Amino acid sequence: MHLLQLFTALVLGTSLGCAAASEEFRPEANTCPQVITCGNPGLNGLPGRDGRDGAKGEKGDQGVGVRGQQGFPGKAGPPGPVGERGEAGVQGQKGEKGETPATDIFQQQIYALESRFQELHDECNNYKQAVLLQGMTVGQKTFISTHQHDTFANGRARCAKAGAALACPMNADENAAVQELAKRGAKFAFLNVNDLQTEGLFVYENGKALGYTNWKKGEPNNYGGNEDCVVIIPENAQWNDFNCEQRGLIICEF
Ligand code: MAN
Ligand code: CA
Repeated sequence: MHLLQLFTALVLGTSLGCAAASEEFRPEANTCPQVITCGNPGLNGLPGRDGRDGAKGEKGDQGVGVRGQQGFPGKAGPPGPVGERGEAGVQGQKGEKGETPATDIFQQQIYALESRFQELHDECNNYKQAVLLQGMTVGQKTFISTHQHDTFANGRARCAKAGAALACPMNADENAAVQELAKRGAKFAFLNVNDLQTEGLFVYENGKALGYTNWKKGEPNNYGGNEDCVVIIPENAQWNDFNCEQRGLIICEF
C-alpha cells in the first residue's frame, strides 16, 4: 500500500473511532442527573498547527501554449581558410576537330580582299589611261583640260573641287604641255599666277615668287590698269597678264 493511502486510512479510521466514541457517550437531555447542571457548550479550540508537507506530486501534463514565430537568421560567419590544392585529374580524351581557326578565316578574307583590290586597281587603271589620253603628263604632274571657259576665280574653284589645282607650269616642259591643251580650241587659258596682292609682283597661289616665267615681249603691261591674272597664248606658249574677270579655258593639274 502506498504511504499516502496508508496515512489516509489511518486518519479515517481514527475519525470513525472517535465518532463511535462520541455517540457512545452523548448525554441525553432528559437523562441528565439532578446533581449535574447542564451548561452551555464550550467554545471550539484553536486550529491545530499546519501538518507536514505532503509527498511530491507526479509530473503534470505538458502545457498547450501557442508556439512563437521563427526568428530572423543570424549574421553570416567569417569565411573559412583556403582549402588545399586538389590533385591533378587524369587528362581527358582528345576532342573532335573544332571549327575553322580564326587565322584561316582571316587568311580567306585577305585573299578575297586582295582579289577585289586587284579588280578595282585594274578598273581604276583603265579610267586613268582614258583620262591620260585626254591630258598631258609631265613627270609626276598631269594637266587635264576641263573644256570649260570661266573666270580665274571660278577656274580655281573648279579644279579644287576635283582635288586638283589650276594649271601652273613651273618649267618649259610643263609649259609646253599646257600649251598643247590650250591649243585645242582656246584663245587663251588661265594659269595659277597673279599679282592681286601687290601690283607688278606676280606670285603662285601660295604667295611665293615665281620660279619660272615665259612672258611675251612687252608683258606684263597691266593693260587698262586692270590685269592681275595671267593667261598662256596657245600659238606661242607665251604669257600675258590679263583681266581676271575674263573667261578663259580652265586647265587643271593633278
Ligand atoms: C593686248 C595687249 C595685252 C593685253 C590685251 C588685253 O593684247 O595689250 O597686254 O593684255 O590687249 O586685251
Ligand atoms: Ca597684258
